[in-house]
Amino acid sequence: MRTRVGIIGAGPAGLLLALLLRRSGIDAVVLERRSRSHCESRVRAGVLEQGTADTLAAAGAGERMLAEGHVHQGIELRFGGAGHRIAFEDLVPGRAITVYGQQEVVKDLIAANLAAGVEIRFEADDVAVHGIDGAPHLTFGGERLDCDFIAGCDGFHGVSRASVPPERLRVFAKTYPFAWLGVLADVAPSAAELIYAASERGFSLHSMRSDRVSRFYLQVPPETRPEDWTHEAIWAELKARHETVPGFTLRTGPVRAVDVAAMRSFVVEPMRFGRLFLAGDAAHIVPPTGAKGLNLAVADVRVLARALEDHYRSGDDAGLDAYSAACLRRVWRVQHFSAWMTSLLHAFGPQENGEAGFDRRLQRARLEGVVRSRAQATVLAENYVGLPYEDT
Ligand code: RFL
Ligand code: PHB
Repeated sequence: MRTRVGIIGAGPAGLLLALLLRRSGIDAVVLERRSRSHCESRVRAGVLEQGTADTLAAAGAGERMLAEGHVHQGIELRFGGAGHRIAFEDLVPGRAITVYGQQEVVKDLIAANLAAGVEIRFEADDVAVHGIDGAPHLTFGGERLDCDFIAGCDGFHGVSRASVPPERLRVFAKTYPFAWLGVLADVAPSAAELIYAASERGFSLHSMRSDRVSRFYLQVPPETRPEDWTHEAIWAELKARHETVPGFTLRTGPVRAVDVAAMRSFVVEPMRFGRLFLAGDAAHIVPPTGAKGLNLAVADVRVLARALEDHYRSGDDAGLDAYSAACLRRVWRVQHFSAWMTSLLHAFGPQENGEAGFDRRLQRARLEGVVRSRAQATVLAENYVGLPYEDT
């Protein structure tokens, strides 16, 4: 087989890249290790930046998102017995977030790609990367795909980054002393907007997928397994961390799924190696507190699609040459925001005297600053709804 761009991974990054290239008349083939139904049912992110929603709509994959997604004009920060709304309509007018599950985005992107004639090979075994400095090609399940470029969109545990000789890349990483227990429940949301709750017991997040489905997260010790928590214990802890303001009651209901997500920050530099380009989680991971992972994947892919269009339309490789630096500027700003949100909201230690107690009080002072200073609230809002793209 031969194509122009061989894409590894049918997550948001790989699927959006394939679709954007197709819209520009550039052939691509997507190789995905898992089955279609597996890709369409993985419960992960839920918050789309304004630019992500606009990009999906412009690519022709936004119809259901626009009909079924919920546009939110704010989020709540809850701490010290009170809730504080960060009002996007006031602080960043015209920009908002759309709450729409990542698995719905993936379903819509798969459907749009197939309708446009893009070939997606699901259950492609043993995908391997070859010839990144000369004649790039991918092998899988006894077949061979020759291409001009390879896009490594295969997530954090994929093969593309792993196929680069270690001396050609630099890794920057940080782990956190906690994980997130994720809970999907068949119960109506208890509030209209997301609630980021910082309490002495640890961080907790109230999010949602629809009028009937809620999504929650609890800060837990890093070695936690989903089976460590009974459903009763989950509800008791969610109530303890959220029912901290007068009049708020958390609705409970059947738990559909429980998962544990590690918290890490990770960046590889550069993001290009010869004819191999990394995009999305293959190149960087952010802790989920800022809701940025999927959105950052979309931002990378916009840059890569445009650079490839320039290459094929006019032979201009300036975009390809600038890809890594252009992406990394945004990556590091988003890394900063995600690490900042994480350190702002999680419990790192007890409220005792001495250095740990001092740090906890500084953390409270930072929270107070964010909700009492319009300038600081605006910084949070600008980052949360998404930084402007450099290409617009
Ligand atoms: P993905 O989605 O991991 O897709 C990679 C695809 O590559 C396939 N693959 C391979 N295919 C062929 N051969 C191989 N050897 C392969 N190895 C892997 C995989 O099967 C998969 O289909 O990466 P991509 O496209 O870069 O997208 C990144 C996002 O998925 C990720 O950043 C977000 O889910 C992160 N994230 C969030 N991001 C947000 O923007 N907003 C959020 O609210 C948000 N919440 C979250 C999150 C991630 C979470 N977890 C589970 C880590 C909440 C959680 C709990
Ligand atoms: C989610 O709904 O899954 C979600 C929302 C906000 C975050 C992380 C995850 O910061």
